[in-house]
Amino acid sequence: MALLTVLHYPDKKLRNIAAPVSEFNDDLHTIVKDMFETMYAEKGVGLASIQVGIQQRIVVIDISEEKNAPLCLINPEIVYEEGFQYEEEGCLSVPEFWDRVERVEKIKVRAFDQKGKPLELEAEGLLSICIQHEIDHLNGILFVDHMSRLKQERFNKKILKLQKAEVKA
Ligand code: GNR
Ligand code: NI
Repeated sequence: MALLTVLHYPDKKLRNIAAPVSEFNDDLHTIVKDMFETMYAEKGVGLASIQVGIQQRIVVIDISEEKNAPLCLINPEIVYEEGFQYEEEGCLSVPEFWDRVERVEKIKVRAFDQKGKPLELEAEGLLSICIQHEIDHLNGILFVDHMSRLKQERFNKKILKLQKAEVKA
């Protein structure tokens, strides 16, 4: 059991693209366990491997109130999309910043569980948003990349200010 360090923007490793998992072995099970532990400790509803410096396509999610509905998606792929939604998002790698992002409303996802068994699921609402947000991470994309140019400029100014304050402190 181990807590992993979550990388923060603008860490360049967040821009890496994760490679597909090819072996469903004990090493993978350890990573998945540690990722769940880290996600729960950080009070996130999802976590992608890229956020903890692992370049493999691994996602863990739990959007339940009681934190008793763990979902692990290995090599996830969206195979169907319908509609649009526009909701507030946050990210453990972009602390203290929230903004609305346009996403697909309903999706169908194909993936493998941690034992290598294929699974297919349909999602809408927060689960759908979360899966799209995590697959973005596997491709080196952050939710702030989806904002308008103007909002990105405001975001960058805010980050610069925060970093300057940190240097002074
Ligand atoms: O904890 C998280 N909350 C959240 C809220 C709205 C939309 C997406 C998310 S995912 C985020 C955890 C995270 O950064 N996962 O990559
Ligand atoms: Ni995130």
